Amino acid sequence: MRKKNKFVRMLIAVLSAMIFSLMVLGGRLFTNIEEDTFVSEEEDRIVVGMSQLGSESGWRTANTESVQNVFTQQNGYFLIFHNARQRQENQIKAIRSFISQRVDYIVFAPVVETGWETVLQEAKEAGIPVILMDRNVDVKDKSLYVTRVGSNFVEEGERAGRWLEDYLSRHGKDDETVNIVVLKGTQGSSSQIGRTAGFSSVAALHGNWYIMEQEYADFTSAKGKEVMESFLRKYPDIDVVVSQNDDMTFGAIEAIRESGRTVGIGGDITIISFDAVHAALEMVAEGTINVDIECNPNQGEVLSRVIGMLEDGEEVEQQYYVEEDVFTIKNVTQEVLQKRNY
Ligand code: GZL
Repeated sequence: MRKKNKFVRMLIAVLSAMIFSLMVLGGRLFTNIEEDTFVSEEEDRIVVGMSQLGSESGWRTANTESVQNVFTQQNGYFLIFHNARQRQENQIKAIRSFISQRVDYIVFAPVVETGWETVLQEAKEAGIPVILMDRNVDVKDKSLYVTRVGSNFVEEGERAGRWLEDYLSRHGKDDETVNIVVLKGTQGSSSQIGRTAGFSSVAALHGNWYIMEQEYADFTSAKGKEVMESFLRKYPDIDVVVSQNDDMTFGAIEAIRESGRTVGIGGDITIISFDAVHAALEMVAEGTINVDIECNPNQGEVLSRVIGMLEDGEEVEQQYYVEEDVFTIKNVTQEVLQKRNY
């Protein structure tokens, strides 16, 4: 046993000397611990430190894939990717690690909007540009990040409200009381804040819309089902469910069906969802989900274009929105389903 420990200690000493010598030679050594790969500065690649907030939903998986498919060696990048598993403290640690490795760019999807000033100030003082992906941060000093690539969440919420206006009008229900429950995403995330504000702003225009309760369900199927079950126990006459992402919608539909009620076109409860991932669009096509407000996770290409502009010394916008649509049974065709990569 002692012999083995001695060998391990010697191996660590040799490896440390190797890494130290690379650092001392002026070559920064970047390591992607999760993939156990590393590159020294001598290779002329753009080193990007990326903190993804987690892997809570089908949307998040597609968002991660869109980034990993673009920030590749053949595209001239070295990507150091970190999954924070929904914890802000993990993202702050990852960003500090990127700063200490002196990466060229930091890209991160902030799990919540607040609590970033200190670490973003550290990145700014280190001269490392920060780019926000997907969600937003709530900071007074807008110079703490270069730009954001993502969606307009308030607009998404408004689209849901405008669809419901049109739906109720087409079904002659403009004057009937409409009982609504809302499944909200991760508390304090910009997608939750924006969608809630957007939908509420339209609901406020309709005295006959009654939002019975809004509850956080963390963008996951399990929590979506749990919260929907509690709504169903409390409210026997729910007309509409507004679910702020498809994963919560899947859980909610399971709960509704287990309660003996039906969903979708011709059903007891109308389903309004967000994200428009492939599995949900199939449910739109079959009439189970009435409408799905798209949130486009394909942000890797735009992020790479922005970094290219920064590398060329070009000015960039404060915000880049990705293209998004609204899907109902009318426009979810087989061709649409076949073409989509998420
Ligand atoms: C939206 C994104 C949200 C998705 C959820 O841009 O932040 O987080 O709507 C995901 O599916 O969990």
